[in-house]
Amino acid sequence: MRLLGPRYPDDVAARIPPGQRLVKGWPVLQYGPIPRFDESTWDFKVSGLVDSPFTVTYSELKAMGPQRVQADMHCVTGWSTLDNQWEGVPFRTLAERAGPKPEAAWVITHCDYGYTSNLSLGAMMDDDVMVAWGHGGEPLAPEHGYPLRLVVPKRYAWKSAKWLRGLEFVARNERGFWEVRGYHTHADPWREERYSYQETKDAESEP
Ligand SMILES: Nc1nc2c(c(=O)[nH]1)N[C@H]1C(S)=C(S)[C@@H](COP(=O)(O)O)O[C@H]1N2
Ligand SMILES: [Mo]
Repeated sequence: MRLLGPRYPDDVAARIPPGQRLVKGWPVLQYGPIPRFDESTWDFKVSGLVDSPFTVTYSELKAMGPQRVQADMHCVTGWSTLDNQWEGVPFRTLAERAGPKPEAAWVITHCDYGYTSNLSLGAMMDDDVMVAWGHGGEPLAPEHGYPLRLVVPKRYAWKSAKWLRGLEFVARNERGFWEVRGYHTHADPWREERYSYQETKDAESEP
C-alpha cells in the first residue's frame, strides 16, 4: 500500500510507473538553450551502418508522414503525462528507407547543440517510436522540440530527444548525453531503470 503521495483511480494508477506522479500541463525540461529553426538550412540525416543513408529537408520529411500515436510520457525526475497525441513519421519508415546493415544494433540521436541519446535498434523498432513534428493537433512548440523530436513512449523521456537532426546506426552501444552522466542505457520506466549503476550486463545487448 502507498502511504504517501497522490492516489489515482485504479485505471489511471495502472498507467503510472513506480515512483512517478501525474502533473497538470506539460513541463519543459532540457539542458541548454532552445535552438532557432531556419528551414532553409535545416536538414535531417539518417546515417551510419545502413545501405542507403539519406538527408531530407523538412518538407521532404513531412511528406513521409503523417502517422498519429497516442502515448504517455515519463520523465526520470518523476513527472508523467498521459495520452499525448503525437504526429510524425514512424522510426520504422525511416529505418526501412535506410536499410540497416546486419551489424547495426544501436541508434544514436543527434540534436542541435550536441545533445545525444542512445537506444538499441530493438527498442527503436517498436511500433510507437516516431519522429514527431506535431502534438495535440498543433505544431510542436519550440520548447518541446520544434521542428522535430524523437518520441519513445516506453522509455524515460530523456530518450525522446528534442530538436532532432539525425539518427545514426552503429554496431556498439555508445552512451549519450545523460547516459554518460549516470543514467541508464535501457531506461524502462516500468522497471525503474533510472541510473547506470542499475545496469546489468544484458543492458548492452537486450532491446
Ligand atoms: N535536445 C534535447 N532533448 C531533450 C532534452 C535535452 O536536454 N536536450 N531533455 C530530455 C528530457 S530529460 C526530457 S524529460 C524531455 C522533456 O521534453 P519536454 O520538455 O517536451 O517535456 O526532453 C528530453 N529531450
Ligand atoms: Mo527528463
